[in-house]
Amino acid sequence: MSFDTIWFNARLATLSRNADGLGIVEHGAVAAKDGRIAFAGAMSDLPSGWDAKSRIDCEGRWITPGLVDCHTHLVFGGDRAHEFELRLQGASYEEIARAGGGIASTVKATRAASENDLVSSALPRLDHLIREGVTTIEVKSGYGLDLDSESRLLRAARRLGGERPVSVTTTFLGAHALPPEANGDKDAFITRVCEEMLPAIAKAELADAADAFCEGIAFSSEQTARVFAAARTAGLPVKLHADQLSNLHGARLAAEHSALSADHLEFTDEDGAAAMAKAGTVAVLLPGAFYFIRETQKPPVEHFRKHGTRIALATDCNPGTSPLTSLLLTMNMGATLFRLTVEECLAGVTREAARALGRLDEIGTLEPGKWCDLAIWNVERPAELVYRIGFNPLHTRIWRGQ
Ligand code: DI6
Ligand code: FE
Repeated sequence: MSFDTIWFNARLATLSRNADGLGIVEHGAVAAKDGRIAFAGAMSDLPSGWDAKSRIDCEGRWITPGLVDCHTHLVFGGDRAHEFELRLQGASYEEIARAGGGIASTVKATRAASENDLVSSALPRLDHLIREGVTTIEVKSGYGLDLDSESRLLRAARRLGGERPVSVTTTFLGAHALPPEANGDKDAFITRVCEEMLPAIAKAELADAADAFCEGIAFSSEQTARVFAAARTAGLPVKLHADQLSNLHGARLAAEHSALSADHLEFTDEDGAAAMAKAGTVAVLLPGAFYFIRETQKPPVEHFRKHGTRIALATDCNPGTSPLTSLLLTMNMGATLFRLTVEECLAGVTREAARALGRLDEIGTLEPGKWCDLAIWNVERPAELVYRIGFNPLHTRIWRGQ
């Protein structure tokens, strides 16, 4: 067999679906052909007579699948650092919101930004993720809140994948917050999301999925169900911001609509966890937001384990509640704050994150046929990737075999 590139003399954490735990292979190799994995396994299992244009000695380093950040709001205008300062001086979230701050200030800045502005302000955040081995990101809209601005944001998100060697999937989150011109009428706004924005965005192929924020301060479960129905009509899979600040039974609702994932889930109960497991809906935990808003209610990890709900981890990178651009730190937070194991953390930013995007067939594990997206690490054991805080041991990142 003739490969383009082989990385040999490596230790692999394949995260393969059929393997136990991390799917560890000592004395391993990964080989690429036409951007895809042609071989991943023990060097002793390489097909006889193999050959490669380029041979890279990994000197015993660890190779994992490229990391997948499956929940971000990476593209937005402005920032909220000043609001952070005000909060440290004692202002409440409500006071800031009433003074025109909070999510409304990001919507205003995003609407004022051009597509180029949105791309260039997102790139430094993307570059930070990439430097830590991220090869796929999801980006949500939700700071435009009208058809033009949401479309511009999603076009900017798609363009990121042309500016950098990274795969981008986009999610339409029109039902994120109520824009000022809606004058408090949530039902009327949801009607616009369902009848105007979502069909147009799906038709323009600007989104790969649809999402909503189901919460007292955002939209009810009835309103969320309307968005899900419109997404189904438009042929888009769904995801949900569920049970972040209270239990509106968003996890169950997501499961009932066969959502790819339900995300946050601090207030999810056992019934919700069980329903998700049964539906195959992935639990995407976002410890950065939990940390930043100083939440104390933890997601029900024991219930997820008991019922076999799949767990992913993501940054939730956004200006209001998680200004975080590190998946390595996210893993450390997942372990420290939520008591996830090393295996759960690593699977959570690779295999399970890919599953949460509906892309497990293409990425997320080291298995032949998938895109050859790799992270090669200067570590002695995989636990170091979770254990260290603010240290980046990435040696090389490979996207589609390069
Ligand atoms: N959940 C959150 O915590 C953020 N959005 C969401 O759906 C808040 C976003 C912001 O404050 O800008
Ligand atoms: Fe979010």
